[in-house]
Amino acid sequence: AQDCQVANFQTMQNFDKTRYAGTWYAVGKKDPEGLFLIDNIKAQFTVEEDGKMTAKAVGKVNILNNWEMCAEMFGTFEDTEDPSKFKMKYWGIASYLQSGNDDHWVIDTDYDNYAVHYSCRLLDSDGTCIDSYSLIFSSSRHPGGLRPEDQPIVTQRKNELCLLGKYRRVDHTGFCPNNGFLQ
Ligand code: AZE
Repeated sequence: AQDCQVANFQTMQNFDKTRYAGTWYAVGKKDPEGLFLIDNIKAQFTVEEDGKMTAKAVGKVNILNNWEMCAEMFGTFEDTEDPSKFKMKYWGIASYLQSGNDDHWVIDTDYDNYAVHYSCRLLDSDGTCIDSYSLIFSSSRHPGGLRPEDQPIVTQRKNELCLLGKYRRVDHTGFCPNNGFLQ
């Protein structure tokens, strides 16, 4: 049987946040419960002078009963003893957006083309996840989608996260404008 215990999920070995820094386009996502980024999801990771990772992200959200807007979000990351596992504090540039604290795990990346992210918000008593979200990122070299050679790797990772079949594609339609929030 498959091991779906979150503590046993394999994450990126020797994760290097400096190599990870830059712009990533979500091409797939598994939603958490409740409100989440719908599409046009783009994230920019930076390593600050103190060595800590920060991020800006945009994505379309639906708030206040069907008002569509582009959410402009900030995230700061606290290191843990595992270099691939972070505690993310996040908030919106506008106060009516969401804020919170999430785990932020880098499951796999080749730093140049693809990345697989995972976050479990709520653990079950048996160690499996009750409420998770996950993003599949493609680099700015391939904003339209993953290279064919990366697809089997990503499918394998989705399976290891016990989330195979639970992802949806993330469209990029230009809904979130290049207004200077992201570089
Ligand atoms: C992430 C990439 C790194 C920076 C951040 C991310 C997460 C953002 C959210 C935003 C939710 C906003 C909502 C607004 C109404 C992981 C994409 C901040 C979870 C629901």
